Amino acid sequence: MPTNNFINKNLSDEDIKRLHRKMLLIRKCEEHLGEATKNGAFPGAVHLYIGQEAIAVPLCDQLEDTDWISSTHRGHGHFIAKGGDIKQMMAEIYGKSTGVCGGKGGSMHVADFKKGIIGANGVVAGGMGLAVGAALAAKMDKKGAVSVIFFGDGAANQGVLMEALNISSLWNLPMIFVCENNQYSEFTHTSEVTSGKISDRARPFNIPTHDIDGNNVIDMWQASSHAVRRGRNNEGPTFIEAHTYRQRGHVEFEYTFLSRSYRDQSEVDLWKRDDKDPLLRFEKYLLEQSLYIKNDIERMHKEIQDEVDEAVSFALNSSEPDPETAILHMIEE
Ligand SMILES: Cc1ncc(C[n+]2csc(CCOP(=O)(O)OP(=O)(O)O)c2C)c(N)n1
Ligand SMILES: [Mg+2]
Repeated sequence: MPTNNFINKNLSDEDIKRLHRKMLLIRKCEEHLGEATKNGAFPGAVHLYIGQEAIAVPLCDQLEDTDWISSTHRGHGHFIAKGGDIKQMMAEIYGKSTGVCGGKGGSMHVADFKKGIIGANGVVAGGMGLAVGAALAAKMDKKGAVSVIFFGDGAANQGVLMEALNISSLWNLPMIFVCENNQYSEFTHTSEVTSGKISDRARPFNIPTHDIDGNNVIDMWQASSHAVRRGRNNEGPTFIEAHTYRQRGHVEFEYTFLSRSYRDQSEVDLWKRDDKDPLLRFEKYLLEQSLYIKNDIERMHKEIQDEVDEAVSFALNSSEPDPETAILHMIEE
């Protein structure tokens, strides 16, 4: 009996290995950024996705470049999961001309329309209306594309969620709402600012809802598969509340400006354990199922680390944007 409560109904071994690889890629990119920002290696702040990888990866694995995602200030994981190029992402975060937005957007604006990535977004819940617009366009195109909004538990308290749920249901849009409830909005626990269950907010709009363990990659894959199928078949929106935990600070370096701590270290440590952390938990499962032996996992870590190191070298060796181009690309491509 597996110790992880994973119930795998329809994923092949190859699917499972691909999901693990992507989750690891996100984790290693984020670990690098967490370290590099300490030395002021790039301008601006970073909000890391560590501990939430099991949400974006299994959903985006079922999407095509022609499907849309819109994300948050914590957007690197969504970008990578949807197939964004990590060299271009690193270069963007390092503020280099080879970045996916020419180095002018930075961490909170990684976007690549060719990959269906409308973008990370520094405005809490700011991506919601954009995703609904993309869902309307997808519906009018009649090619079966879907649109996903990833948003936090804090963003769930913004009024635009009601507007987005309302119109998505009324117009039967191919929308997938994914609330990543990581238990914190900046330095405030969700219980202090959020009444009721977030997933219940979709029910009055007759939107089918999943309330799941967001650290269980297979649960998330299955809920996503239902949501994507509904969107593609013109059956309308689906809502997923994925419960997870923000392992890092709201923003890296927050301890330099906070006057008091807002959570116990023991709580953070609990969520880093191999029965809670989505990546470690998944690796335990891979070993239990004999999909990998320990050496394979170590080899994967090395391979992915090399990939990340290469992306970082690419960013470091790229030039900064020419100041002459500062006002270009605001509107036109
Ligand atoms: C409209 C708006 N209000 C406030 C902020 C400041 N702010 C940035 S992130 C954040 C908390 C967001 O929490 P949540 O939606 O749970 O996302 P998480 O950081 O947990 O991923 C706040 C209040 C903002 N960027 N935009
Ligand atoms: Mg949150």
